Amino acid sequence: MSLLNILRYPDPRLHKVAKPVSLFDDRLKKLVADMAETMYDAPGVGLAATQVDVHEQIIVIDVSETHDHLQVFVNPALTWASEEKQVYDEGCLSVPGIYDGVERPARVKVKALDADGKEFEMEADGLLAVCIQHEIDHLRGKVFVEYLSPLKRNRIKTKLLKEQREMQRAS
Ligand code: K2U
Ligand code: ZN
Repeated sequence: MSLLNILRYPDPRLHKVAKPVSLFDDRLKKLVADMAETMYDAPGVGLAATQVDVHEQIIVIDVSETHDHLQVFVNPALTWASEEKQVYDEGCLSVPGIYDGVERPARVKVKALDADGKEFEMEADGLLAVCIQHEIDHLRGKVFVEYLSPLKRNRIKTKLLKEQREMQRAS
């Protein structure tokens, strides 16, 4: 397995819309394994293929305490969302060091395919619900800072671009 490079905001490739997966082959399985390794190494509890510059509808998530319950969502679609909302202090592996409150539906239902192409549907609440919505946003080309005010978003963009320039100078 391999560690994949995670794109950093404001990289424009984070705004590409992912295409549906149609071939459930060994390439897909290796990509899922590499995404999972990259997520656990970060560490994070979710990762979308968009973040590793693969523009296909693939998400990996593991919100378990023991980090041994990987969930794979291929071509995911939200089929229901509660009226009830929750605000969660979100972070993002593509926006390092930034955390801010985002309001989302507290419970969702999601239909997807697993890595073998088998369809499933599930309901989620809590951190899993937040993560599923956060990752599906990534597949739609949306980063969580887009829910923040333009002032906050511009400050984040300036800060991360400065950090990226400093890292390039240091390397
Ligand atoms: O998409 C990503 O960058 C992965 C996020 C998923 C996530 C975002 C917001 C809320 C929950 C999950 C990373 O896992 S961010 C790091 C993190 C780690 C533990 C809990 C929350 C966020
Ligand atoms: Zn993210």
